[in-house]
Amino acid sequence: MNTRSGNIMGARVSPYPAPDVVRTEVLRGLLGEPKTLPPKLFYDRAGARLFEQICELPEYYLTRTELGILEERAAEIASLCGEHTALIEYGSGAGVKVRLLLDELVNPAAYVPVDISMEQLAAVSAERARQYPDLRVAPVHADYTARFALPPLPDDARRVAFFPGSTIGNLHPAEATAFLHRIRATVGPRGALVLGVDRRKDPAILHAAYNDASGVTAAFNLNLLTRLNRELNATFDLSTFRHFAVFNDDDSRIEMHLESMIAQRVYVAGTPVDFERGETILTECSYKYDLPFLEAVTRPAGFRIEELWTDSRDWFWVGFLVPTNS
Ligand code: AVJ
Repeated sequence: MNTRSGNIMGARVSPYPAPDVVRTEVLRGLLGEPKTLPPKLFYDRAGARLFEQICELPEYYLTRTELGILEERAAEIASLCGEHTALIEYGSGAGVKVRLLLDELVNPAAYVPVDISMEQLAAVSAERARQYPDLRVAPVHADYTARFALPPLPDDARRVAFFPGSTIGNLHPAEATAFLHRIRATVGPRGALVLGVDRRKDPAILHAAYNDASGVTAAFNLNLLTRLNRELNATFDLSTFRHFAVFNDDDSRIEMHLESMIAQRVYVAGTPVDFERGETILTECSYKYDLPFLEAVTRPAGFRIEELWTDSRDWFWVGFLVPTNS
């Protein structure tokens, strides 16, 4: 691969979503107790579009709030990164956030968007390459929660990971630590991490953000079943499932569920899956952090928090983290 055309390199492709991997993960989740599905499966073509709509919802404060912090702090972040940074974005999506950093970085060495959605990755890479003609854009098509290979980067470039959007919130604390530990290995001892984190707040605000009045989040959640029907020959009748989200205070997380409103048997890739009436599939956890929680997750991963910026309402954090002992 790596055929260069202009400043954009051919995408490095890790084989995801490989159908057998999806089938294995889905069946493991649906045959477990409680039933779960991996949130990364939300982002097929339709799901990625629905997520973009979620980001526009009046109740969904996360994206706007983080953007506000980045707008205010981009110059400061860029100066902490220093010159000749290779910026690796975990989950580039349809993202515009990274532009705020790219606009401020001095002589960046490369931009490496990593994303699971090939369509979005290709579009975003082409757009960035056009917007920043001097920037080397080296996309990686991968599930970044698994190991993936980085494109070759200049040895002297400082590797800075950018993991915005509070996507870290999708990982259980131990998984989050393990994941951050891998980022720590990827960026190396001189590296850094720019991390977006949603903060604990009034549960009513969280509830509204994940049970929006116009039903976009419900459509986003239910789209998982449409995807399983299409890709795994599943037999979900969407009219018998409903979306709800609830804040689990003990675990400090929003949980998204799909509830079966009737007792029923569904087939998924030929395997029967039985539901009781009222039984749910837990499709996503979105952890909400306070400072002790954030330190408990990041410190064992080998990071210390150098800076933490927030917004006027104290709803969201953008952090600058560096390897411990650096
Ligand atoms: C992309 C994981 C940050 O947890 O808020 C939005 C996904 N789920 N609405 C989040 C999501 C429901 C989102 N993250």
